[in-house]
Parts: sequence; C-alpha cells; structure tokens
Amino acid sequence: SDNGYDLWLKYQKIENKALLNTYKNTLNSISFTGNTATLNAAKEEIVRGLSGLLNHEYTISKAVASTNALIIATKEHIDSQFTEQLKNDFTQLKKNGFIIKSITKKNRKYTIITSNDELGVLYGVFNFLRLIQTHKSINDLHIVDAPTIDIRLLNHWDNLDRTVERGYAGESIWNWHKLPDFIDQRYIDYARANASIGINGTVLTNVNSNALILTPQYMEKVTALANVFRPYGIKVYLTARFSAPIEIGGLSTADPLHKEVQQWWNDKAKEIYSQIPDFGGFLVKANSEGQPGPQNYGRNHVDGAKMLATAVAPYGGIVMWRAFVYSEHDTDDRAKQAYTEFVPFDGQFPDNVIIQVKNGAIDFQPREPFHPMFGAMPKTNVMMEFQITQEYLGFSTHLVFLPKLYQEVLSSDTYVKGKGTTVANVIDGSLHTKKITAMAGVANIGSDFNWTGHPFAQANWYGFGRLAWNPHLSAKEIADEWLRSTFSNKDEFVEPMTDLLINSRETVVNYMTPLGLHHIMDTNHHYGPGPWVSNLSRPEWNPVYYHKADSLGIGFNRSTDGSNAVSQYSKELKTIYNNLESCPEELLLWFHHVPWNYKLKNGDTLWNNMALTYQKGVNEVAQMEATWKMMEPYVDNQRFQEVNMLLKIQLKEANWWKNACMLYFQQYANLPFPNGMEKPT
Ligand code: GCW
Repeated sequence: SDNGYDLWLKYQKIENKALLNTYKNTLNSISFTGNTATLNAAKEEIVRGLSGLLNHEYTISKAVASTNALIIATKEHIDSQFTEQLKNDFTQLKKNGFIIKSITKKNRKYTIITSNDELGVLYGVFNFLRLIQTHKSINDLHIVDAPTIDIRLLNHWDNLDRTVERGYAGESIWNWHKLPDFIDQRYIDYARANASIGINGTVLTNVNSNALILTPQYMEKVTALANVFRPYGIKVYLTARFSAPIEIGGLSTADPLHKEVQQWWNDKAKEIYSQIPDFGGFLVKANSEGQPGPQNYGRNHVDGAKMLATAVAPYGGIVMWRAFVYSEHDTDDRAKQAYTEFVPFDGQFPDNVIIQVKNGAIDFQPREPFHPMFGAMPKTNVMMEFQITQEYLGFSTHLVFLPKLYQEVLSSDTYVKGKGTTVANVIDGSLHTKKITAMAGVANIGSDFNWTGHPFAQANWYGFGRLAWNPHLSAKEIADEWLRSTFSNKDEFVEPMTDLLINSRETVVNYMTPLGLHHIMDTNHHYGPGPWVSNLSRPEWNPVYYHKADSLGIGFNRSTDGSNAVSQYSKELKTIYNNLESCPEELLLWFHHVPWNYKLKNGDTLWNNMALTYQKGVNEVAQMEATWKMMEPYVDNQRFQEVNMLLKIQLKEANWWKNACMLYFQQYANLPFPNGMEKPT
C-alpha cells in the first residue's frame, strides 16, 4: 500500500512490456559528467528514477557508450562530437533552462540532457523523468525549455511553535527544536519535490511573523536548512517583523527613517549573509491586520521597503513587500484599499523590491476577479501571491484542483495595453519591463504522511510550481501529468479523472459562492457557510458586508454608482464590469446589487439561478463520488478509501452550503425554491 509520501516522484515500474523495452533500448547506459552538489543531486535522481521506472540497475560512468546512451552534462562537458548539433539550441537557451535532444549519428542513437548551468541540468533530469513517468515517446526529442519567471517560491505560514496558520496537513515540517543538527529526510525530499517542478525559493516563516527567527539561535537552524536546499537550487527567505529592532534589538523605535534602526537592519543583513551567502531576502507584511509597519511612525510603504532593501542590496537580496492591506478607517469597500494605498507610489520603490499582490482584491476566494493592481504599476516590480492551502476552499477535506483557478487568473485580460495583455504578461515581465519577476504560493504542506492532508491537494502544490515555471501552461496538461505520475497511466483512469479535476474548481464555486458571491464563509476559521454573521467588531470582517442581501436584491455594488471599484480597472474592463448586461455572470454579484427577479441570460431569474447553481454544485460532487468509485482498479486501496471518505464529507458539506445559504437568503428574497432544487430537509 502507498501512503502518498513519494508525491509525484514515485517512479513505479512501467507495466507495459513493449513500452518498457523501448525505453530500455534507448537508455542502455548513462554517461554523466560532473561532481558538484547540484550535479550529484541530478545524478542520484536519474539513477533513482530510471532504476525504478525501468526496473534496471544503472551504473554511471563518464564514458559515452557507442550507442543508445543517455548523456548528461553541462555545456562545457558535453562530448565535442555533439557540439555542432546543439549549437542552435544553446544560443536560444535562457538561464536555468535545459535542452533534451535525441541525436542520431551514423546510425547510433544518443539522448542528451544539457544546460549552460548546473541547475538547468537538474531541471532537465526531472523533466526527462516526467516524460517517462507519463509514458511519452522519447525517440525523437527536441525540447528547449526555461523558466519564464525568475523567482518561484513557496510561502510557509509556519510559526516557530510548529503551528501553521491556515495549515491543514499537520504541524510544520520545520522541526526547530531538533535543528540544526538533526536533518530530517523530509527536508531533502521536500527539496527534491520542489526542484522537480522548478520552485527555487522558500519563505520558511509566517508573514504574521515572530522576530525571534532573526536571532542567532534560530539563524543557525535556518542555515542548516539553507545548506540542505542549496544543491536543489532553492534559496531560503525569511519574514521580517517590522518591529524586530525593538523586540530583539533593544531599540526604542522601529522608525525606518531613524539612523539607528537602519543600522540595525544593515548589521542584521550582514550577519545573515555571513552564514547564508545566497540568502534570498525578506518577505514583509506591514500595517496589515495589526502587524507593525512604517505607518506606526507616520512613514509610508516606500520608506519601510527602502530601509530593508538597502540592507540586503549589497548581497543581492530582495524584499517582497505585501500589498494585502486594508484598514478599519476606510471601510466603504475593502476591495479598493490596496490599489488606493500602493498605486500612487509607482516608480518610487527600489529595484530590489517587489510588491507581492494576492490574486484578487479581497482574499483567496473560490472566485474573484483578478486584482486591479496587476498592470497598474508599470514602473514597479509586482509579483503574484496565490494560496495553495485551501483556507476558503474546504481545507484539506474538499477536493478542488486549483491550477484551474490559477490559470483563470493568469489568463485574465487586463486590457492595459489593449486586448490580449493578460495577468501572466504582467507577472512574467513581458508587458512592462521589470527588474525582477516572481510568483509565490502559500504552501499547503505539513508533516502529514502525504504532506498535504488530502491526497489530491498534492496536485495543487505540483500545479502551482508548474505555472510558476510557465504561467502559460494549461491546467488540463498539468492535471494529466500529475495524475499519470501520481497514480496511473491507464486511459480509463486518466481521462475521467482529468475531467474530474478540471471541473472540481467550478463545482466548489457552485456550491459555495455562485454568481460572484464572496467571503460568506463562517468567521475566523472560514470553513462552511456563515452568510448571516454580522456581529464582528470590524464591518469588513462580516459576511453581510459582502453579500448585502436585502428585500430588493443581493450583491456588492462596485459600479460607478456604487463603491466605484470598477474604476481601478482599465477603461475597457471598467465598461465591461460596470454594466449589468456586459458583466460576466460569474462575477455579477461581485460588481452589482441585483434584483432577485432580474433575468439572467438563460431567461430565468437571479433567485432561481442561484438556487439551481447551488444544486448543480451538489450534483457535481455526487458525480465526483460516483466517478471515483469506478477508479478502484487503478489506485491502491489506502488512497482509494481515503478519497472515498473525503468525497462523502464533501457531498454532505456541499448540501450544507446549499441549504444554509438558500434558507438564509430566502428570508430576503421571499420567493419559493424553484423546481429542480432539492428542498432542505
Ligand atoms: O487570508 C487572511 C488570513 C490570515 C492571513 C492573512 C494574510 C497570514 O485569514 O490568516 O494571515 O490573510 O494573508 O496576511
């Protein structure tokens, strides 16, 4: 039986004899050159991978066999007989990219994995193994690929006591108590898994941060982790608590314009870099949800970011400054606040600062329009923050394939430079030239056996990494790869399960927040429905603030005669969103307060559509459960049973959502439930 620990790196033996033989014939021997930490990681992986998949013991040598050899080396060590055939590929190759190429010479066959740099070789190895794991032909390969985004990182919201904020997969994998001398095998496997999808950075600590992480006692533990991750091309970053100079430095202020405070951060950076020369930099949540920041001293985001950026700049470090801010003093529409606070500073942040923006302007909802800051700061580095952990999407209980959500956001058209300028173009720096590009995902990883709690939540970690590597990949392709590497290559499994994954995102929207509803989850924990909650101290924490249901209708009016949030988008989009008729129905109640009897495009009323969409969500979960039942022959028993039980809970809770929301909203709509909606019992 299989507990899921190996993730998508299972490398299980290929059952199909013919296929197995084709692979074995092509990969008769391995020639590998290089003996550095990164190249050794590549070497170990190719041996582990091929030995498992092809059930064959490989010995590695430098010599190139006369035919059917797999040859792995950086450019400078590739046998000169191949130079000519690789020349063009090398001229195209970008940093950390790789070439995988089949070359035939005088009837002799070679497969080459190469790169300008060592990390590119490691990425090439993982990608080559993926081809075999997913049963692709390796006869005539010609792949030249490289990451589109510079910095691809996980954000762990992990606390020093090993609790994980919004974590649903057990405690933090960082065992601070036993570090630095005890190196858990999990750290190495974590690095392998991340490198396999191209992730090259990790923020170890929660954005709601604890200054203690910056003390020497913790720094030696961080250094130990950095040493484990380095061969895999993964840099370590930390969250910087803005008030650290007071809390651990003994100063009386953390004012960013204060010389002593600046000096403290400069010294701190120097100390960190003396132990971790490739330290990535800081991630900062300032003046948001009670966190300290420059505004405590009458300064602004630029002042704060500049101070930290100056401290890490001499060492090549960066500062990721979060834009997730909203204040209790300006509550007409929380969705507008980040844009209002940040966009006027465009062009004022130093080059080694990047503004980290959540995908939507409220908070990681099942569906949000993309954040209007994307495309609105042409002279500032701006990066994407997605949430992989399912804070608002059923924790690690509900099956939801998030790459579909990520893809929807990335492919959204900003119209900032006319039609066809997508969020992905903003993020990858192709729209406005940027000094640094980056994408972060809030990790769903914990110390559960299978890392992520729900066996299918692994797909969200995987898919995030793939999209950070290339934001133009399709969710469907990602689903296909993941299913094949993780479970089975049988068509009878892959086809229905790809559909199931792809549809699962819309399903959760249907049974939680259809038609643009948002933030109606129960408070604090955000699990299950709570549209009725209205007694929290800050208005914008209450679900009633977001749906605004009354006898006339439902929805948040963000049009020009409402909060006017639509005006934060480009001219074209503003017009589309502003008009009830042109606003996409899936975002209707995000932008408009709509009468209960308003007719949607299908001719039926808003109320009836709401009811039937909730019902549809429930029916779809029932369908997921039925599909999964048919997958029993293709998966191991333990995971079959686990997923089966989880889907049963998901079905029960989809019904809970439907019943709770429909009964609650009915008090305002004052209309009967339509035919086709099963009545709450
Ligand atoms: O989504 C909200 C979460 C908080 C989180 C905050 C943030 C880390 O409910 O738990 O704090 O966002 O992103 O800063």
